[in-house]
Amino acid sequence: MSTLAIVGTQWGDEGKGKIVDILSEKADYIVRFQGGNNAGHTVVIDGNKYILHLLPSGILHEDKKCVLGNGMVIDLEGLLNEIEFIKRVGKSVEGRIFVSERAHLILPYHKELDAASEKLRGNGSIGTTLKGIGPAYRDKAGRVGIRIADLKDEETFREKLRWNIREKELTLKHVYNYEVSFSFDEVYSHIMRVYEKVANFVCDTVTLLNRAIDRGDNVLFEGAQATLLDIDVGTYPFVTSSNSSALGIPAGAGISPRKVEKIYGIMKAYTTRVGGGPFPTELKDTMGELLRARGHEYGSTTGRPRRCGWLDLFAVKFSKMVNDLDGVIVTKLDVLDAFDEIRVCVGYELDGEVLDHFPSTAKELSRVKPIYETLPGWKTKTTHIKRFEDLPKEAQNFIKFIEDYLETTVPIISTGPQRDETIVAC
Ligand code: 2SA
Ligand code: MG
Repeated sequence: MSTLAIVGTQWGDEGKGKIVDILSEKADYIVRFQGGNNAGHTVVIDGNKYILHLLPSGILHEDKKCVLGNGMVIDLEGLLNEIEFIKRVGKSVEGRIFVSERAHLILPYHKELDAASEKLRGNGSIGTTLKGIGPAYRDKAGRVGIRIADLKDEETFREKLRWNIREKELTLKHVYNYEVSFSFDEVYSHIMRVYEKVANFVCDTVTLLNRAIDRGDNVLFEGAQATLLDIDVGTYPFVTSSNSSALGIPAGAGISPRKVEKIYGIMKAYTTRVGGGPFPTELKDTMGELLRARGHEYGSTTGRPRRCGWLDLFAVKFSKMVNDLDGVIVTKLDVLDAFDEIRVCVGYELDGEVLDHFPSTAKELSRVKPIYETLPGWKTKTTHIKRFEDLPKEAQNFIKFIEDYLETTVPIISTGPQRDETIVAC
């Protein structure tokens, strides 16, 4: 058995797409286990940029099998569009995309509920991607969700859809004072039309994956979003609605926790967050703007500018603990090339006391004062560097500082968006 997982250690957009693409070389299967098309994983190959939302980033390797696990919520039209896109760029899809029949569907009313709920929250809005993720998971937990398997039997689908549309109409009208813009007939025929085109990719991925792992195939789990956005251990309620840390792998792939062998975290050399919620090291000044400009920090799904700030190692240390990481991959090191000094948060102070653990509530986290260490910058271009020894001394020290503080190793450093702008230490 050889399984490896990649999860974000911050608030997402750490560069998982690129790293998963690289690590896919050695994998037979690449598996998404949570979330849906709220994710935006960017892969750059030969100067061409591909943004994937649902399909695992390994899809760009012709011979790899890609699994959309049971823990995902799937917008079928989004899936079809992405499959068509992969075909258009000249890659095969037949026999290498496996979509769990246990995964839940995102239906048009989920997107309307997402928008209505965000509007009602007003200033306290989460800043969701408006893809219907939260409402789809709410239906799953409420045991009224519609799963892909339900589409196999038209009668079952019709019955469940009719009930759901009635319930959502009432909710939207009476709770949110919102006029609905969907009808049973429209939704039914649209979904069935799309389903016909993707039906042959649907299967029992739980059995598929367990057998693959038991056979000794190499399986790579690709986390979407990140640990601090995890519904259980993240900065609730400013989180996504799934377990987006490694905690989600067993449940979302239908495998035993004993089958996840190795887990790497991904961390950007600074911090970003998109959407609402506390962000202790956020820079609302020209430094933050410089990070955004140099790092091209705009949401790859929604285009929203990402909030930027210094590296928060205290938060990453929490992620390291929760995921029991075997190493932390550092990305976007080159974005820091322009800075004279680099600040790194190594702890929090709250009401004059130094905290010994990462706060559990958004309220507490919004009140902490970061404790910084200042490291010298390197003011040299690191893009394209492929060997650790070739990095400027200050950049090497920055990486060593991270390793010492987190008590782990940094097996991979990314110095640019291209596949080959990478330093691999192991
Ligand atoms: P949702 O839509 O219910 O999952 O939103 C809940 C919170 O989770 C955040 N979230 C994300 N944060 C970073 N990156 C994400 N993916 C896209 C990207 C986002 C984009 O790669 O850039 O394009 O805006 C992602 N998906 C969800 C979200 O901002 C909410 O704070
Ligand atoms: Mg992203």
